[in-house]
Amino acid sequence: MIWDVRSECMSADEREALQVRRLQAMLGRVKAAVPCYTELLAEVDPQDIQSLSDLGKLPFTTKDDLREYYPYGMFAVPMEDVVRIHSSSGTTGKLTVVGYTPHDIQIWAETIARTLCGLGAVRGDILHNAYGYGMFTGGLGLHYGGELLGVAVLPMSGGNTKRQLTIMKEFGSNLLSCTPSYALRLAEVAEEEGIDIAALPLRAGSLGAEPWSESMRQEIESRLGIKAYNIYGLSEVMGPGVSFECEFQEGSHINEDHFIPETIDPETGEVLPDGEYGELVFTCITKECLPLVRYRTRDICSLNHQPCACGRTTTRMSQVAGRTDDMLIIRGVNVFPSQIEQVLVGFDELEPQYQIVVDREKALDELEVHVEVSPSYFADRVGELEILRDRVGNEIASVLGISLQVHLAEPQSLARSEGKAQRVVDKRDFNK
Ligand code: DLL
Repeated sequence: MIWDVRSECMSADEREALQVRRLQAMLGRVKAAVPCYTELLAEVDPQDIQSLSDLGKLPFTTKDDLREYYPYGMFAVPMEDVVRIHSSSGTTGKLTVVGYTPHDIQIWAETIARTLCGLGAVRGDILHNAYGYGMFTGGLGLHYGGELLGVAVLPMSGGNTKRQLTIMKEFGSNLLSCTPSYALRLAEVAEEEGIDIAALPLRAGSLGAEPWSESMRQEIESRLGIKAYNIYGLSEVMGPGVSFECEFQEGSHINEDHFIPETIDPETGEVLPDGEYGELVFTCITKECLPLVRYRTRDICSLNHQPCACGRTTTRMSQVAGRTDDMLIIRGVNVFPSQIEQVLVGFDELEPQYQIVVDREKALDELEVHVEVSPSYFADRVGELEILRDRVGNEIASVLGISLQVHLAEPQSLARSEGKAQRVVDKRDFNK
């Protein structure tokens, strides 16, 4: 099902003409209204942008620009026109503050309606929305889009997992939205409580806000008895719904009539061809409050401009493989947490609950992977844990090319999250 055939299935030429028109108008607006862009675009005449291949003439915007103009200095409209403010915390430094006009909220709801349509949501469905409500964009983002589509939204927010399960069971929730790690937490608590979650009416999940692998998807699908669809987004560009998966699940469709995507080499800034992994960059061409020019997301993925079997012609992005600032450099070797997750999820004896700890003993970086053993294996095969630990360690070492320590943890012993999981703890002091 497609929510907005007109916008989602345009020919490439028609879409490019629309994007260029919107981009020119947006550049004129931000140049006049946003001091940061008055400076950055001083040499640019919006009319110089005649096709998408001219995008390279435009400067990048980074998170540092948002920080420098904290909190509202990048807004392109006066506060009288702003009806919502969200923020995201990130790992370091100040909050990132984002704002919305009524029109921005409308567009956002539409992109979420497209997202939910992509996973087959229809009127009459009941959406159990367990993304956090508050400054995080997940809760309210899904909420407004769900209402626009006409599904009944349960504004659950995160936390109180047992109560979530009771409501899910008694209210007949058939769609779920939450982080992939929280979906697994729901499955886990259901098992503890003797609830057969796979037997509930739940049929599909809109999962995102953190990286997740194909094997994690399979785990979620089999434990919850649902189809799990990716939803991607970031506060700076809008929130959830920048892209979403359709029934074919071969990449996430980018809502390109609002956000122009590019992938670049994070070192040189050079634009990369389809299929090559690089840093994802977005230009927001319809937003009124916070329209960003070539915003560097730090997310690493590849793009695919081929039309999809579902009928949508929008460019698709691969699953996010990591972030440019997520990459750990351990003894000089680049390590992405997703590489470690990929190995762990391949072991039936393990639970997808893990934490990566990096520390520096004397001059040498130490990598530790803490992972939980599944309850059944732990009960039956306690004597074989050392063998399992060595197998896991050897397999990760062969993927990464560096040595590490694996710690097998008892079931239920690692901290759980209700929102985004904290997978990496880097204890190194780089100032020493
Ligand atoms: O996480 C928005 C969101 C809410 C997306 C609910 C999907 C569902 P932020 O808190 O600003 O916004 O965090 C944005 O989270 O740059 C990615 O690194 C990561 N991220 C978001 N979605 C995905 C995904 C929301 N599907 C940052 N896969 C982004 C991988 C994701 N990473």
